Amino acid sequence: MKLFNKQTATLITAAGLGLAAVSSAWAAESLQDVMKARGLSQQDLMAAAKTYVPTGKRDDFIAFSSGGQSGQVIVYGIPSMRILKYIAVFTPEPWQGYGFDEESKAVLKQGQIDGKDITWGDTHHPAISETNGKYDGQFLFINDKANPRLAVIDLRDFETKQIVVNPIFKSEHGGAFVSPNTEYIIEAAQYASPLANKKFVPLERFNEEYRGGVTYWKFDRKEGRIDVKNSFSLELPPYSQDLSDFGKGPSDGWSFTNSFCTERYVGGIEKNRPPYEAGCSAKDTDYMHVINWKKAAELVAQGKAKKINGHNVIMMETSIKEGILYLVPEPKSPHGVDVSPDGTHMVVSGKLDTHVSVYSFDKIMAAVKAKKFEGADPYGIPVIAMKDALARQVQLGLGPLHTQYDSKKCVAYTSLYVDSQVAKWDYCEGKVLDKLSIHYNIGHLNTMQGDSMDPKGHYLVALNKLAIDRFNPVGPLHPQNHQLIDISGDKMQLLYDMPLPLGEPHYMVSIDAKLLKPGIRYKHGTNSRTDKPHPGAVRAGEEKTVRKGNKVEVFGTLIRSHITPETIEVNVGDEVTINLTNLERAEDETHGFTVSTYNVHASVEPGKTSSVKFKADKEGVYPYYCTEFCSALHLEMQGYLLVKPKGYKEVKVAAAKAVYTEDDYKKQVKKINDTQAVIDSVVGFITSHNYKDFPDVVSLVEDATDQLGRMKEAKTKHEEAAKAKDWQNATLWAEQVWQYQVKAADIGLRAKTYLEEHGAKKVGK
Ligand code: CUK
Ligand code: CUA
Repeated sequence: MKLFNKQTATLITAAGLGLAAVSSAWAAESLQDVMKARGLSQQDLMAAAKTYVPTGKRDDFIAFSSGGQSGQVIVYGIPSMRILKYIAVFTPEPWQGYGFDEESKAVLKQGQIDGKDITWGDTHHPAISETNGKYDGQFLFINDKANPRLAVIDLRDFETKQIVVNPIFKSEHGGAFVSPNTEYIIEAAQYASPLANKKFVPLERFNEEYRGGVTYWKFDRKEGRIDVKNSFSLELPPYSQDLSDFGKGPSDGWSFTNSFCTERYVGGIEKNRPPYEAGCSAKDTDYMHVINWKKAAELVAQGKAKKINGHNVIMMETSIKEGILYLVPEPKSPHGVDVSPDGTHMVVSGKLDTHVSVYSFDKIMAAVKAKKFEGADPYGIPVIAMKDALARQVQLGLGPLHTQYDSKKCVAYTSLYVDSQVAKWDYCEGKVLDKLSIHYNIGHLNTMQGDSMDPKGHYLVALNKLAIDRFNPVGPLHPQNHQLIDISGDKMQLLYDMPLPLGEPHYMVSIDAKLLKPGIRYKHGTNSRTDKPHPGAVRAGEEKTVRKGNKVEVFGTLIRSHITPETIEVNVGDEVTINLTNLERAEDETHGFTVSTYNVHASVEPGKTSSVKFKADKEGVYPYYCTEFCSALHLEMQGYLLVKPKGYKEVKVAAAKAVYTEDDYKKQVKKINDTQAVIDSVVGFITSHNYKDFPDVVSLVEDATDQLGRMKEAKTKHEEAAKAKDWQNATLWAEQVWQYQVKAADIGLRAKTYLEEHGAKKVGK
């Protein structure tokens, strides 16, 4: 093929010619040489082989980790531990335009509390939606502990769609966890406070007026949103409700929430009282709350809930009378409650005890049925004796926190915070199987799909609180350390350390990558935050600017490598809204958009419509441009916002002098003809193959056809100008034709490469 210009040449090299030199250099070294040079052991090599995902290949599992104080979710692949995305949730995230375009601002606004913006979150526990207790890959939920909120993320586009504020809590920790069919998402209070919280209540009234609770957010799967009106809570004693989990299989219909500080100690070193830590761990036991949520939902439907701040709350009195709430003692300052995959047992860790306690759901139900209680707590909630609920206790080590399950029956893994170890143990037989030291203090851990009814085994990730000396030093604040562990054999094997520099990720969930089926484009003109058609969307050729009083609204489009409109003229003081629709269909053809100094940014993926809004409060000239390197002519994807002063009068400016000659025009025409030959050959290749069997290629072909379609008008113009011997305009319009060709060629080459890489077949004419 003969070639023509720099851009196309670059494209063709990138498409596959530049690799030969690299492969021969690689072969000259032996594996032994590399091991020696880098000081690697056989075991290191084995670990590398188990985690390495070769270029172009993908991971088997996808992890969704809480981003801790960053208020985001971190998405990474397992076993490679490559980070794929930060999902913006409670905190503005500029790349995705989150908090900088109007659509996402509306989501963040849902998270306002008492009319105030809260632009961070203390995210702790992500949860994947389930169908029949198994992950379905549709939705992700995550809580904000500090400002009691819950967010809904749609896994079709990995975008946050909704934030709900808990109407009665001031903090929340025991969420998000989902019921087996994602009817409800649970959230439990952490630090008790008066539920209505409308007036000051002194700490001396803690026992009487401060309350904890659990909230069951109703999830409307069809809408993909939480149904706030049909959600409800249970009022609970002012114990620090901690983590929760839903029953499943035989225990479906029940949920479990552990607690600490049932001493109801309120501290007060200022008044010479012993500190919180001492008072909150004085007793030997705390309580696990056992709740019949299905019956609770019926009680709400029967109108037996009280409205507090407009929200349905079942008061303790009602819960006790209706028999939907029980307590079971748990060893000292427990943490974590994790229901086994078959739904028969609940494992609670001791935190300040060396044991984990395995409770039997059957035994608890037998006690409930026989009304066999050892007494009641100060609020009258029946307490089932520990011995009547326990299946067994197993001594694992110091500071057990959280438990996850293996695909192998009865096998569980528990994090040991103080010992900095993972314990593998058998919860049916009650014996320790293996222990592995990790670095360093471990909080949560995760086995693949390990909190669903379908655990997959393979790997375990230890979410460690301290990294200390594991990584290159970066100042006093260290990254967190996620360690990947192979759990496929009898002995656990440490494979990989991944520093995570984004908040303290408490918990992580993982899913078989095959279960995720995110889209690659939106339907033309979609508001991705509402999933509805965007009123600001237009099609190609319909772009316009509308003025109403001092409000100017732009309806524009984005397509390689052009922003329509190219200039926006407004008067100082105008309120400007710019709606932009990305007309692309090709995968990964995102355009970004910003206007200099107006603090707006949008990330506009194919098919999406985004809008930015601002007051043009200062006269002057403001370039706007595409912020995503989207094509060879990305830098030319630009325009000007011109803000005119009050009373500005148009002045005549002399037109620029012609610089192009007939010779220039002829060169342009030759270039066009040469490029057309390349396009023809690419088109020939595509149409001689079964490209219609590849939807991604069909999209690319549509995009290329679009570009070529736009060429016609420019072609007529350069030909007419040439006829009139206006070489200036003839040359420029000819250049425009070539621009369309380059873009079409770029897309065409991408389609051709795709077909070659995906084994497309030749078709008969
Ligand atoms: S908590 Cu952090 S280690 Cu918020 Cu799930 Cu246990
Ligand atoms: Cu579009 Cu750069």
